[in-house]
Amino acid sequence: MNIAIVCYPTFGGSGVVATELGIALANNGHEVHFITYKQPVKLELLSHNIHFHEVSVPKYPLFQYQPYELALSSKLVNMVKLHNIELLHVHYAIPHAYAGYMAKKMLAEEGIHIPMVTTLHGTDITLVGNHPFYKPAVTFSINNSDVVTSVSQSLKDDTLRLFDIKTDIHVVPNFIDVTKYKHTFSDCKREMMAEEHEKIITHVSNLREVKRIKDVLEVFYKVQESIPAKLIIVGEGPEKAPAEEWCENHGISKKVIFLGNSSEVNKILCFSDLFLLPSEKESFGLAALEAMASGVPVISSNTGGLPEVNKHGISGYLSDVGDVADMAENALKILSDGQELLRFKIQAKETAQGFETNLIVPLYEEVYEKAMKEVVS
Ligand code: GMT
Repeated sequence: MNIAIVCYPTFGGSGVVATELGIALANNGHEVHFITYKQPVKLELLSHNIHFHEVSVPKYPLFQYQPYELALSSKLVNMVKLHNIELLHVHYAIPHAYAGYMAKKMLAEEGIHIPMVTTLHGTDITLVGNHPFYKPAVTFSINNSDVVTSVSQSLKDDTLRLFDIKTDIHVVPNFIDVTKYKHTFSDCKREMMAEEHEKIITHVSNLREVKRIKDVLEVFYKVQESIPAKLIIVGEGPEKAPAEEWCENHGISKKVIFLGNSSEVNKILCFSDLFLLPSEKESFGLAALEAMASGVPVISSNTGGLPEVNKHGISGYLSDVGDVADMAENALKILSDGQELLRFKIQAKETAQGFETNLIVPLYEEVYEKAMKEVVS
């Protein structure tokens, strides 16, 4: 099949999932066209059946806001015609589903009927999308997609609760190529980050408010009072500067390492003992799944789709949002007992195997078949 994937090209989870999906589809023999404003960060290699088409928005002084949706929908129309693309798969409703719908309509005028699959990722529904300024457009573009998928049951429930949805939503969970997280690296250099006797705790995110970085720091603060430990924070975002200040004020700056964005998260997870994800909202928690695939147990909040990924007492523990005392207690339960840590590491890895790429990508292929039929009928 000849498929266009529209996504955000940055370090956000939806862009990562879209990119990994495109790569997996190309490996399955599909022709995949990424259409976005920059080459996706995880798309390192362009192979013969992976293509990237950049959306440029010409600047004009009249516009206070550059009309990206307009440029994207025009680009979609042009690329569909030029490359005989058969299906649009848009990731993150805003503004991709809206632009995709417009492209569909423009193409239909020319007698080209192309299905659109929309995948809802999380904040497009739970944070941004339900703002009254966007809600009518988001509702419309979901209802006018040929097939809609969501990355967890929890996100499906949220979508049905928050929007007036008249279309089915198929749950297709996020996935992971567990082979990428097998620790065969000779460069799993733990000693670069911590002393032999110190435990390494990791957090990876876009350091936005929704990730509750202060909870990460408070949990770590309590843990390091009981056992020697280091905290590695990976990512860039608005909460980074306040977090650095918090560490300074609490005298733990030397124990907290801010690494910035990284495309080698698997190498960092390779030497991590525990992963923290205390988010306010999390439709799935891809970062938690990546940790688990690396054999790193997860201490997370129990919000949104996290309980569908992190299994309480098996791959880690879940606590109520903001309950840093419980999170720290759970972290210490795992970290202070070598046998317990080993048990959780093994179980985390086993749990991640349920989300293996080969199990999930065929579900998207089924969705594509269904979408093609919708348009033909
Ligand atoms: O807020 C983020 O973490 C980025 C955001 C995105 O769309 O790029 O992540 C959302 O999609 C991810 C991939 O499906 C999910 O794993 C994250 O849980 C979800 N984030 C939230 O719901 C806050």
